[in-house]
Amino acid sequence: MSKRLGAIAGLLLIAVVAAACGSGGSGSSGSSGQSSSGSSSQAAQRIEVVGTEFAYNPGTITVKQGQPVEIVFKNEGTVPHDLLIDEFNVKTAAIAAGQSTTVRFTPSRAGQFKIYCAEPGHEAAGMVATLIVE
Ligand SMILES: [Cu+2]
Repeated sequence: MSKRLGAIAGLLLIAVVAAACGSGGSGSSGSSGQSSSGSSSQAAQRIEVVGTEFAYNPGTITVKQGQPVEIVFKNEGTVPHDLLIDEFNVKTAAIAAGQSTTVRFTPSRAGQFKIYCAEPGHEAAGMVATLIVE
C-alpha cells in the first residue's frame, strides 16, 4: 500500500516538474517579447571582424534576416583595409592599421553574400569572407 502511494507521489512529482518546465518555456517567450517592445526594434547582432593581410576573421558570418547587424571591423594588419558587402550597401572607409570602425545594416533578404576588401589587389589576394543571412 505504501509502495503504491510512493508510486503515485512519484507520478505527481513528474507532473509538477513537467508543469514547471512548461511554464518556464512560456515565461522565456514572454521575456523575449518584452525585450523587443522595450527597444522598439530587435537588438543588433553585434559581430567583430578582424582584417589582416589578406583575410577576414571570422571568414563566415551568420546573421538573421530582418534583424539589425552591427559589424565592428578592426584592422589588425599593417596596411589600410576596408569591408564591403555590395548587396546591402555596406562600405566602411579604408581604415589604418590598428584602427576600428563600425557599420550597421539590416539584411533584407536571405542568402550568401560576399564580404570583401576594396583596396587594390586585396580581394584577389584572398581578403574575402562570406555573410550568410538566414
Ligand atoms: Cu584589405
